[in-house]
Amino acid sequence: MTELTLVIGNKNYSSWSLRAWLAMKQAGLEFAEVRIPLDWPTTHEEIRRYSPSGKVPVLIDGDLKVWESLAICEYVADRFANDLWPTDIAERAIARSIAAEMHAGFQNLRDNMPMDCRNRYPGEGMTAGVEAEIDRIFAIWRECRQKFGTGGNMLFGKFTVVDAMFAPVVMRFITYGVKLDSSAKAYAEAILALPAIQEWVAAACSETESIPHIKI
Ligand SMILES: N[C@@H](CCC(=O)N[C@@H](CS)C(=O)NCC(=O)O)C(=O)O
Repeated sequence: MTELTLVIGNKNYSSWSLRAWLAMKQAGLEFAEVRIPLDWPTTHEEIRRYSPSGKVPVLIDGDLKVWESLAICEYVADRFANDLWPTDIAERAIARSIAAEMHAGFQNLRDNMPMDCRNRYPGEGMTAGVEAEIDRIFAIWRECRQKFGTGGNMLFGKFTVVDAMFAPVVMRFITYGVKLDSSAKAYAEAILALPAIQEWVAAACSETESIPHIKI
C-alpha cells in the first residue's frame, strides 16, 4: 500500500492544514507529514515542489496529488472513510453546504483573527464585520446541534468534515477570547477535547517559528 503524505504549514498558524490533517486523523489514517514553515524566503519554492496551487495542504497518495483542504476531506471520505459525512442524504447536503460556506467565506474573521494556537490576544481583532460572521457561526452551530447533533457532541452528532472545517475557528475564538454563548461553549469544549486537536496544539506549542501579522 502506498504511503499517504500530507504536506502542511506551521501547526501554530496553518488553519487550512489543520482542517485536512484533522479529517485524516479522525478517519484513523496513518500518514507521513511534510511540514513547510510559512513566510520564509524559501516557502513558496518548497511548497511548489509538492503542490500545483502553491498552497498547503496537499495530500499525496502515490501518483495522485489532491490540494484544497475541502477537496482533501472529500477524497479522504470517498476513499477511506465514508462516515466523514452524515449518512442521511438531506443532512449530507446541509453538511456540504456548511463546509463550503466555511471554505469560501468568513473573510473578516480570517483577516482579523488569524489562527495562532499557542498565543492569547483577548479582545483583539473584533470589528463589525467579524461580529456579524461570528453571529452567523453561532447560528450554524446552534442549529446543527439542535437538529442533527443528538448522536454525539459534534455538529452532526458524530465527527464529520464540517467539524474539521470549524476546528480552526474554535482555535481562533480561544486565542482572541471571543465570548461564547452556552451552546458555542459546549461545542468548542468538545472540539478542544479531541485527542487529535490536543496533539496538534502540543505540536504547535513546540514550534519555534514566529510570524507576526500573518493573515491565513
Ligand atoms: N483554499 C485553500 C487555502 C490554502 C492556503 O491559503 N494555504 C496557506 C497556508 S494556511 C498557504 O499555503 N500559504 C502559503 C503561501 O501563500 O505562500 C485550501 O482550502 O486549502
